[in-house]
Amino acid sequence: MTLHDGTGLIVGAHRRHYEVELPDGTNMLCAVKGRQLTPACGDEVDITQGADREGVIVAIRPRRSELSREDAYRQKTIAANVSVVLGVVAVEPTFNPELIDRWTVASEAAGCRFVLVLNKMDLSGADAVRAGLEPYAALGYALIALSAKQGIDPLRPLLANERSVLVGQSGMGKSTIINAALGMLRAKTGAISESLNAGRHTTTHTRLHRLGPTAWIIDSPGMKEFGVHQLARSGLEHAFVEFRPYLGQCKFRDCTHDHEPQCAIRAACSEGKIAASRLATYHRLRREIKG
Ligand SMILES: Nc1nc2c(ncn2[C@@H]2O[C@H](COP(=O)(O)OP(=O)(O)OP(=O)(O)O)[C@@H](O)[C@H]2O)c(=O)[nH]1
Ligand SMILES: [Mg+2]
Ligand SMILES: [Zn+2]
Repeated sequence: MTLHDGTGLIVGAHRRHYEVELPDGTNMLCAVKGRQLTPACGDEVDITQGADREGVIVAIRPRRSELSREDAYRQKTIAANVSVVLGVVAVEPTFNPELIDRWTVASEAAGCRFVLVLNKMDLSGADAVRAGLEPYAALGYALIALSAKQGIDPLRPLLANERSVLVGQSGMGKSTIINAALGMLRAKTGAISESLNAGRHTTTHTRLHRLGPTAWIIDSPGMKEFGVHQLARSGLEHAFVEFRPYLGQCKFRDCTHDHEPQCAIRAACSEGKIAASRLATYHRLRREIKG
């Protein structure tokens, strides 16, 4: 095949090589030109033919959004150009609830819709876990409870025409959800998609799966931590949706919503309008973020 200069979509990210979907639907392994270019799954890229006839990524098109996690040591873009972030937790194994706050904050900052998925509803204790997540639904985030092993029908309308990414700790069922999402498409097209090995192996690389002409979904490896250093301190309070009606109403313009008198956020918290756990997460994240 001769490659003409053109554009492509990053569907697989490995160490220094990327799998790129070309406009004709075929995939090609490409190298990157230069060390500064760090594409992520979902990126639209310009490619050209390099030496050895291999594809070379020469530029990343401007991103419409960028979901990243950043701690004190490194920054990682999980996915580019996504419209929906699906945070996946399960009835088992136990999950870290603070991660959910971190995902909501990162999604808000990235301008993406956040959806909370509770998987493995077939296991005992499911209803209690679901009840514990209701506060997120009260914040306005869709809460979808399902059993991916039995199907993902409740999730389908949220994936249609969207570019989504799954995040969550290992073992929650992200790859199982992807398999279920692809199931129908695979059956319909009869195409044999590359084996996902989902449900049997832990995911090691981020990968984009096409669901339709305008819809795709990205599977990511399990993550125990989710740093939000990419946010500026000044933007953090806006990323807590329920804080927004009260921002600007504190006595001090630079109120940290911690110890200051006449703090509108703390007042809302004592009235039960802001959950104490969310305010506690806010303070923890604020201490974490330096600038
Ligand atoms: N009981 C039950 N088990 C499920 C369900 N969905 C997934 N599992 C199981 O949970 C385990 C982990 O599923 P995966 O899809 O590999 O989880 P993952 O989130 O992709 O994990 P990583 O790739 O390590 O991040 C597997 O043994 C699945 O079979 C479900 O709805 N019910
Ligand atoms: Mg997986
Ligand atoms: Zn305040």
